[in-house]
Amino acid sequence: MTNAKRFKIACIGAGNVGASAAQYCVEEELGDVVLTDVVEGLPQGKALDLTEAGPIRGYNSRVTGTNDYKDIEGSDLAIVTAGLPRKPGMSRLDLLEKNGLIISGICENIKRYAPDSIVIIVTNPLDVMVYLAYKKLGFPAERVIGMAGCLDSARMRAFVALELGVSMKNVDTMVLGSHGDDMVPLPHYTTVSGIPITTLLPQDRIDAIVERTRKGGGEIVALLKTGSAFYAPAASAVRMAQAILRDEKQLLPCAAYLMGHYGLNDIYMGVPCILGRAGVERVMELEISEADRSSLHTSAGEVRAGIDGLKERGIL
Ligand code: A3D
Repeated sequence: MTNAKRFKIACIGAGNVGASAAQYCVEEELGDVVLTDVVEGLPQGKALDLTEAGPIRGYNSRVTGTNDYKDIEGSDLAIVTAGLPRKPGMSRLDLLEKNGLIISGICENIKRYAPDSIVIIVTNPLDVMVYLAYKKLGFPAERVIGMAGCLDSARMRAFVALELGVSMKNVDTMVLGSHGDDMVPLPHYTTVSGIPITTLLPQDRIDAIVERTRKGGGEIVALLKTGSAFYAPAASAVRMAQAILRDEKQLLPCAAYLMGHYGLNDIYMGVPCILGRAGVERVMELEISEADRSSLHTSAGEVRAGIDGLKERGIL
C-alpha cells in the first residue's frame, strides 16, 4: 500500500460506473471497497470477480459486495452511482423524481452509517442530484461534491491531444458550469505544456473540440445504443477520491456548493476546486469573459429548474 491509513470506500451502485470505479480504486490501492447495490448477487458477484483479479493485477485492497447498507459503516468516502438511466418515454422530470428518491434513500444510509465520510455524487442529473444530497445529508458543503467537470475536461484533453498528436498528459483544460449541453469549456485556459491552444489551433478546430466536448456523453450513448459512458466517468470519480484521500491539493473541476462565487448562490455548479483531505478545500474564481459568465448563468437556470422540479414533487 502506498497510503499509510487503510481507507474504506463505499461504491454505492454496482452498475457500469460503480463497478469500474471499484476496479480503479483497488488497482490504485486507494483503499478497501464495499460495493453496494439493491440487486441481489450483483455487487457480491462483481466483488468476487475483482478479488480474483487481484493476484494477476497485483493489488491487495479488498473488495466486498453487499445489499446491506450496514456494511458501509465507517467508510471514509462514498462514490454514489446508483440510479436509473432515462428510458424511452420517460420525461426528464420522471427521471428526476426516480433518481431523487433513490439519492434521498441512500443519503439516509450514508448519514446513519458513515457520518464522517466525504461523498462524491455521480448520478444524473448531476448538479441537481448533488444539491439534493447536500440538503439530505446535512454535511458541510465541502464534504459533498459532484463529479462532472473532471470528466468533461478529460474529454476535452483527449480531443486536444488527438487533434495535435501530443501526449494526453501534456494537455490541461478547464470546463465550468453544469453537466450537459450548457457546460462552459474554456479554450483560454486550455494549454499544452503551458502553451495556450489558442496559439496552436485555428479557431474553427477549437470550436469543433468545444462542441464535441459539450456533446461528449451523447456521442458515446449513440455508439453504445444501450447504456452510457462508464470508463471515463469512473476514472474521473476515482481521480477525485484519490486527490481527497491522499490529500493531494489537486486543482480539479468539480460540482461544488457556491456561495456567491461567480455571482451564484445556493446552487451546485462545476467550478475549479482544490481537493484535499477535507474535501473541497477552496473554490477558485477565474477571470472569465462576459460571454462565458453569461453561459454559466444560463447553465445555472437549468439547474434551478431541476431543483424546483424536486420541490414541486415534495422530494426536497
Ligand atoms: P447502471 O449500469 O444502470 O447502474 C446503476 C446501478 O444502480 C444499478 O446496478 C442499479 O441496480 C443500482 N441502484 C438502483 N437503485 C439503487 C439503490 N437505491 N441503491 C443502490 N443501488 C441502486 O448505470 P451506470 O453505472 O452506467 O450510471 C449510473 C449513474 O451515473 C446514472 O445516473 C448515470 O446517468 C450517471 N452518470 C453520470 C455521469 C456524469 O458525468 C455525471 C457519467 C456517467 C454516468
